[in-house]
Amino acid sequence: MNHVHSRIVDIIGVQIDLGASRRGVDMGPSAIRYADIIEKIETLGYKCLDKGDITTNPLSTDTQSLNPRLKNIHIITKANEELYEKVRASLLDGHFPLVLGGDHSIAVGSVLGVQSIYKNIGLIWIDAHGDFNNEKTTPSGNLHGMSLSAITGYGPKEMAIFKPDSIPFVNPNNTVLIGIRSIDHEEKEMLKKSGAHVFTMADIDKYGMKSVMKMALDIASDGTKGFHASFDMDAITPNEAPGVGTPVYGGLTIREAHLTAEMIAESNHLLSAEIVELNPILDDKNRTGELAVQLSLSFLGKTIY
Ligand SMILES: [Mn+2]
Repeated sequence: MNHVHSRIVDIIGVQIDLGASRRGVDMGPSAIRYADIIEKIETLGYKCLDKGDITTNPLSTDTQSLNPRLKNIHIITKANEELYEKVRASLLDGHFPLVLGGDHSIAVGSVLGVQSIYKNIGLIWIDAHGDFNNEKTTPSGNLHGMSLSAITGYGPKEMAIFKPDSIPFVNPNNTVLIGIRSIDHEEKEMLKKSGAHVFTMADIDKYGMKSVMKMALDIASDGTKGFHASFDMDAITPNEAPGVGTPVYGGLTIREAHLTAEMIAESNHLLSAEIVELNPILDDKNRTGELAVQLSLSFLGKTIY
């Protein structure tokens, strides 16, 4: 079974926005399907199976009853457990799971699913933010800012309560963040301590995306069975990708984003991927949704020529 070269892609959507303050990213999977992701993936020669969406009740929030520093933890963890099972099932079928979010809290479900099959994996996290807070450092209580820390053993253990046995799920030494330009003070201290590798926008300016990606691929592949790519649409500069909940100016150009995905595809070590934080309400005629589809195609090996 070789998932990296699987010719069957499973689309797994997650309709959840309860990990963020701004509502609307639960509609991300619909917008990406509206932009014909299935048909376009099939033009690359894959078979593409739509596994439907994991849904949550958008009216039910558990903020009042629970810890305001871990907002909606029960609902999010339940969705993540479901996602974990779906990602596992996809890999066990020998398919390639492509997860569509949803806010970035869902990365816990995707990554734990992949990790449970391959044990030793790397992680490439493309994002404007660090997503490395925990219940003590969080300024907002929003879980989409704590998923990477939860995966690498620095975040809230409650987020992974359905699989508490192998923390950290990914070794921070095999974890790479790319595109970072907004990070809280304590979050930064914790991230530095963790040993995860951070390539900020300033690093991309200095070294260029090609060198950054070469380093990133080496780090995520070093001693691992391959890696998961988690792409937050807010990594791209908001002039080009306006449909995101937490925009930060000065991000990746469209070509830098594509180069990231293309070099990841060329590496032949990509085990699974996800695209998150697309907010169709804030988008301009689904332009960011279309871009999410184009990036998915690059992750799957589409080249210009
Ligand atoms: Mn994120």
